[in-house]
Amino acid sequence: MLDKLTAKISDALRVVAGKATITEKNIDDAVDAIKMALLEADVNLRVVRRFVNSTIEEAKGEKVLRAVDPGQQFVKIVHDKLTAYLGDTKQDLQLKGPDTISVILMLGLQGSGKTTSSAKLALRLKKDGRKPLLAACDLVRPAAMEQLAVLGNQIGVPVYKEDGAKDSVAVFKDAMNHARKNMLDTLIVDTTGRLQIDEPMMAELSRLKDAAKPDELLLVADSMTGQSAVDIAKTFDEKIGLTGVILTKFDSDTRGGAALSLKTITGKPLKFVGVGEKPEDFEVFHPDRMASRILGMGDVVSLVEKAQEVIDQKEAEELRKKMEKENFTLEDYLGQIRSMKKMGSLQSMLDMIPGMAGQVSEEDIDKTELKYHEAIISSMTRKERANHLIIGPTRRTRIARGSGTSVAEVGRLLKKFEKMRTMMKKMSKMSRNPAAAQAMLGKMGQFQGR
Ligand SMILES: Nc1nc2c(ncn2[C@@H]2O[C@H](COP(=O)(O)OP(=O)(O)OP(=O)(O)O)[C@@H](O)[C@H]2O)c(=O)[nH]1
Ligand SMILES: [Mg+2]
Repeated sequence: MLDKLTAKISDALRVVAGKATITEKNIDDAVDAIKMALLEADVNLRVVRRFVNSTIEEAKGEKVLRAVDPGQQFVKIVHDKLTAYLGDTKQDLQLKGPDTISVILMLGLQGSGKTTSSAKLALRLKKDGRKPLLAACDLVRPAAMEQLAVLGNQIGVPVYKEDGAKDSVAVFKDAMNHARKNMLDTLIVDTTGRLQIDEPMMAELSRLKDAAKPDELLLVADSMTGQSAVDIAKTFDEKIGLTGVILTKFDSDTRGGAALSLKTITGKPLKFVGVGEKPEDFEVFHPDRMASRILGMGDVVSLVEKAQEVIDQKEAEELRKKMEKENFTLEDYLGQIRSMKKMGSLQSMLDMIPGMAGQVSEEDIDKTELKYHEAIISSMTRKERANHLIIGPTRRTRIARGSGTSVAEVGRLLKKFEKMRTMMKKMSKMSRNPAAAQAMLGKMGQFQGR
């Protein structure tokens, strides 16, 4: 996710972040490097120009050059600017209370991810305590209704469809009645997409909009298409009117041009991003956290939140403390392997860890190894899991036999675990202090002689 952009920008910042004093030339160089990174990321030219001018002006002010820690000040300016372009603050859905039915219309071109995102949004709202109903109003593609029905079944959300129906407005009205009768409070309407924006499509959507009087009109756009996603949003907004955007396939978008230009060019907020094919692979969009990720500072808050959905809150807090104090045991590790399986795509999580974005990819993580680890730890006694230091040669042989692995494999796990504990300690400290993470990046840069 945004790997290329993150790599380039953190490189540019590394030069200034670790410095005790910085010059105007340092600032020019860093801004220049960031400018190149943004252009390569397919960020709209207007946005890039504004970014360059305002950053230079602010960074060359007294506040930065004379600051005790000018590098840090500069990083903060860049962080704040990126946050602003990404939309400033998180934009919640504007839905009515549970006594009236709220309607969300999902719009977008063919294959942009409307149907998948409808299901993802339904799951999200269900987790938030609402009672969603998915309405299949894409009547053009025969398989569309079935696809929605399968997804609804998978996430445990009801789907309203009428086989053979011809008029999406009629289906919508029936779906509304169905929601009313069944005490459901949020209607998510999946609509037809076409390859291009054309008159018949817009006419149908307008009719649907007039009938539905939706609370939210969300455009679903493929982030991989960069500026064209922004153009599409602009057109849809002019013709139909939008309340927000969902950018899909963010997991495969290494550049981020669409996300960074959208708000400035269209004035419409980015509300959610799709980060994978599974219904859970969906995130509320937080501009400030995304800015931190782009700067290579990670997004520990989202990571912890995601973990909290599967681990309970107390457990998550305990885990954090354990990581910090190096009290993290093999038992905890086993628990993590198991909850990781429930958390959805591993890549989207890796990118949230400070300093990890773009450094480690899902392929680098050996899933068979995790399976081995699970088997090995499962063959240990409780005492061994609580304190791995007691595991000597005899115990290793027993564990290897019990787990169907070898003594060497047990040894490798223990060595890896030891390393992991050290790294976790460092990371959990950094995560509480983004400035420290950035300073560490700076130091790494000096150390590597950059
Ligand atoms: N990797 C990834 N794939 C996605 C994401 N969102 C959707 N997809 C995939 O994109 C493809 C198209 O998704 P759909 O939800 O069917 O798109 P649609 O807009 O409903 O398409 P039409 O109904 O044909 O207009 C599917 O294979 C999805 O699995 C995402 O966030 N990440
Ligand atoms: Mg569809």
